[in-house]
Amino acid sequence: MPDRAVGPAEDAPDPRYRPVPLDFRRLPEDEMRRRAVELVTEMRRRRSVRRFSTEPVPRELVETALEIAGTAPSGAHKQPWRFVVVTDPAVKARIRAAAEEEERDFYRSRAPQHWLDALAPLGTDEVKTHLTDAPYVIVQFKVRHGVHPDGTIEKHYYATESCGIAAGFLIAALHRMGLATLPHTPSPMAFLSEVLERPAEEQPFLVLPVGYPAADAEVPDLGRKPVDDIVVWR
Ligand code: IYR
Repeated sequence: MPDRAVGPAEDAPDPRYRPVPLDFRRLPEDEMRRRAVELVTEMRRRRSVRRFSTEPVPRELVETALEIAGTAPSGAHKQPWRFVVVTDPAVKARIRAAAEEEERDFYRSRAPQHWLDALAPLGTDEVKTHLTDAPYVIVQFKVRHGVHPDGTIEKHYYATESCGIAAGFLIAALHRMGLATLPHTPSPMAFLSEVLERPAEEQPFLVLPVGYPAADAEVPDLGRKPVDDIVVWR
């Protein structure tokens, strides 16, 4: 007897599927084009910023951006992410000290030459001023599995991919609001769990300082691949 025999009969709908009508707003085509051009023009201006101003940023902007990140699709809709927003200068200082220690080791000994060569055009080094200057340092954790109040575990699916999509939503939302970010992945990142006192099932995924760029911020003179080089139509 297969396990499923205790479930609903083959032809009965599964009662756990409870659909509602889709709230889809069909737009006139000229409005679709206008929005497309507006967004691509804005997204072309996005740059990863390594030098931040300490100027405060309204908290509600960050709250809204995180709500937008939380609208990302995820495997089996498990929403396998946690965002820790660090504003306490003492906590930011601890994160910076720990990250710089790892990065020093990376740049001085761990990084293979090909990696250092790949980073050379970006002008990166082990000094991570963004971790103390930016008014918010969002640390995104990937939640490997859920834990119910009774201690039982709920499986998550495609947690890494889901977190990547949510991070993309977050970065795009903050940029659209007029804020700068830097996706930063100190390696290894385990110290973040300790400093931020997160449980074992939450794995550090991304560090994202958020704020205004420093008045004299510079970025490397990089271009992007032309769309024809990244897309195949067939
Ligand atoms: N984690 C280091 C090195 C680094 C790695 C990659 I891949 C980058 O795109 C940029 C930096 C650092 O943060 O400096």
